[in-house]
Amino acid sequence: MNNKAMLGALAGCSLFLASMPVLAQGSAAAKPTVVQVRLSEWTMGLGAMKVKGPVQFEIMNAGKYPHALAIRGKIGDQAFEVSTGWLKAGEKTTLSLNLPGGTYTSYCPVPGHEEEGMKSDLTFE
Ligand SMILES: [Cu+2]
Repeated sequence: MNNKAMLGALAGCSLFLASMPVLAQGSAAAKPTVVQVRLSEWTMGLGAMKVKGPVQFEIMNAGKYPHALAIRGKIGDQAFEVSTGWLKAGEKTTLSLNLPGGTYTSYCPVPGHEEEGMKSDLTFE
């Protein structure tokens, strides 16, 4: 990914912890794995999945209500959470990140949606 694309990806997201080292920094490192995410009522459209970082999520709201992709977990003792902004129906955005091996939770941060089932495991190898 070039730097311009990286800036675009970051601009589309509200990062709760922007300084986390987990965010892919657009270096000349490994090419990201592209993962398509189609959010809708009431699924993350991901299933429980295993990925190899760095990952670029290409996210679309394929539902009727606002949705977003958020990922939370722990790296060592440090809890983190990262989220895209809320997407209206039909809107798209991207989120790039790389995480140490482990299992994290992807979910929709719009109130009530996680409880409706918009939650799944996301494992980084
Ligand atoms: Cu949602």
